Amino acid sequence: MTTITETLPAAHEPLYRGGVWSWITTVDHKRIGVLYGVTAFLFFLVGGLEALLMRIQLGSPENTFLDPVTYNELFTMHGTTMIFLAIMPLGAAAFNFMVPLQIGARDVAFPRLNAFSYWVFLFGALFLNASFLVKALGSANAVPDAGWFGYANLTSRQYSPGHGIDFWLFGLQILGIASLAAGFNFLVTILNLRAPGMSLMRMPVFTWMTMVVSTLIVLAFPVITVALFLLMFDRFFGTNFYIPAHGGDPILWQHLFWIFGHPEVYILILPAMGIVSEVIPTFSRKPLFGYAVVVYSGILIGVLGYGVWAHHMFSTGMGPIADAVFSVTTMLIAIPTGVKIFNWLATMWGGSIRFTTAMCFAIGFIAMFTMGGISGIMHSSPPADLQQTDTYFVVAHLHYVLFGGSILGLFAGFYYWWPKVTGRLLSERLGKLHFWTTMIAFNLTFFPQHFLGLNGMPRRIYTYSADLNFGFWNLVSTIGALMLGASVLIFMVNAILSLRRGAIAGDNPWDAATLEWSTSSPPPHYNFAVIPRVTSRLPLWDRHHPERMVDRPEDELKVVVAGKTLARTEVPDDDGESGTHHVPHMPNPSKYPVIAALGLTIAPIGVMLKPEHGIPVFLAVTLTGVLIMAYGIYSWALEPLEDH
Ligand code: HAS
Ligand code: CU
Repeated sequence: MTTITETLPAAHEPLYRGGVWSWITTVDHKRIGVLYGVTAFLFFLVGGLEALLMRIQLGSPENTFLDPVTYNELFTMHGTTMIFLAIMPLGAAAFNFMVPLQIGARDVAFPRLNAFSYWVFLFGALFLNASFLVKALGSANAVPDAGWFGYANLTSRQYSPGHGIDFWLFGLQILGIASLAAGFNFLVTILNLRAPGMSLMRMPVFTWMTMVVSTLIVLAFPVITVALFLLMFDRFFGTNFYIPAHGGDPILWQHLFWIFGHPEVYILILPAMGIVSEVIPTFSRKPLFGYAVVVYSGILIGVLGYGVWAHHMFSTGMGPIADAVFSVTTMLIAIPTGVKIFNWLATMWGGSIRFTTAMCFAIGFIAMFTMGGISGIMHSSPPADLQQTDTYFVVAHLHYVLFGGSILGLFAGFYYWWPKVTGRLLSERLGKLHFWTTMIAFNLTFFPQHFLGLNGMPRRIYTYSADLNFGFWNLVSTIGALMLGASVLIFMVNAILSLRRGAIAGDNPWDAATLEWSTSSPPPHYNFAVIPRVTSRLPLWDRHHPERMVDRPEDELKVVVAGKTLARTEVPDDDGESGTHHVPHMPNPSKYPVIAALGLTIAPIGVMLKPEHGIPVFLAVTLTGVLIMAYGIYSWALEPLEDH
């Protein structure tokens, strides 16, 4: 049996070679991207398993496969897992691996902060899921069960006495720190490390969407951090922010949560929109139609996303003025989103399309996401929403945008970039099989939920009586969900076979235009031996397909050497300035990010122990965590980044 390392060219070996310690201490953005991707995929499987258990329970009326308590735990953990442990970190995997390559950089701006972000994410994810272990050890109410949006005052000590909500609240705090670290890192990276000639309006759209998402993270996560701190004080230190009996206000939680929560849904969709904006031009053999408009509408979605949060709260009785305002702002979002849809369609129009698996997923994304978007617009009308809210209609909406949108987009990215990451091609036949089974199973699972919702089936019920006639469509939905599980297995088989004996990909198997395809697959540690000099949005087509690049005044960059203006195909890569003709310096590995992340995760355990074990135990454990974290951060600050 051949292994990858034997058959890949020698220059590529070092990237993934090395023992466990080399992975724990790595600060290479590509390895961190792989770690993010693998971890997030494992949690995607966990979240999927939780979903299947729920679907089996709902497959027939008055089923007793699950008890109501377990059911509540499963929908809470399923939503939390898919959003925070699967889709967001799958996006982070793509940011990590691709953004430095796309902008012609050697790494992110803060490589050790990047490693810290991954380890905090992993520990936060394990922390959240440790609740299952604590339950297995016999503790009651140990698993979070108040829904992914944790409405007050279901989360108060009075109504949630066990550790379940604690796991949820501290888990999200830890994960939020990981997201913030990544958000700042990518903003600085994109603003500062672009190759010479790459102006903002020459960046690939995926990099642009990374920048928008990072901005959303940096502005939205502090709000949920505050909300969770108030909840922590309510649960542990006797305050009453959300407790109406003592003058608090549970609606305050809803406002804080959704001011974060709505931007969060755009954090989940914009990376996928970035991916399709790369895949569609490549496989249509045409530059993206209306690049600038796609970028601006992405920014506009990000901005408008802050003005719509209360559309999740129409049923709280905010009054006609607030209802009207939030309804209109919500409807406005259809405009920039629709603009993007039409730009993607216009890119395909008249192109010579190659229906690769990546392209199929991108087209599937457009179709399914549009359906989800349109049911979103239906919720934006308060009287309609009063009928739809808390029913399966909303469940159908959120899955059309999150699975039909985010996940299909991420799959498109997976098939597109896998050869760059591994150096090998996936099987197109298995890929197509994966695509079609996914599309059929997805629609079988979620389309009927529109009918169930409109017929009045509430969300978050563990069973229903037979005379409500919900049985048939629920059964269809369950069959679809099981098929969807099977389709993921096809995908996994494809990935494993490719790693073992996939065809060698070469640098640019798709004949794509952006810089990540100009280096080897997988890239060397330092990405580029010589930093490229960029003369247009589509640097590789510039050189190899000038015919695709006609009529693009925005791409003019004059490079004059020895008094002679060079044609695009003659522009040399960067030299001199960045002194890149010798082997570049790369940051050293470091063990301190993982140590700091560990301390950060230990600290909240002390707080959780306070109610049963008193203040000394609380202080001892929390301070231990804080000290470990401080040790990690100080040592990391004092450790030299590179050898000289
Ligand atoms: Fe949403 C609930 C409204 C996009 C995710 N959304 C959720 C929940 C999630 C979620 C997870 O207004 C449930 C949260 C929970 O647990 O309770 N959503 C919208 C609107 C959009 C939208 C207007 N959602 C997303 C995206 C998500 C996401 C993206 C994640 C990836 N959503 C809502 C509302 C609720 C809601 C209410 C609360 C419901 C309730 O009661 O709980 C927009 O961004 C969608 C824009 C996209 C399109 C399609 C393409 C546009 C074209 C242009 C022409 C179309 C026009 C519209 C002019 C619109 C092609 C014509 C209108 C017709 C009706 C035909
Ligand atoms: Cu929303």
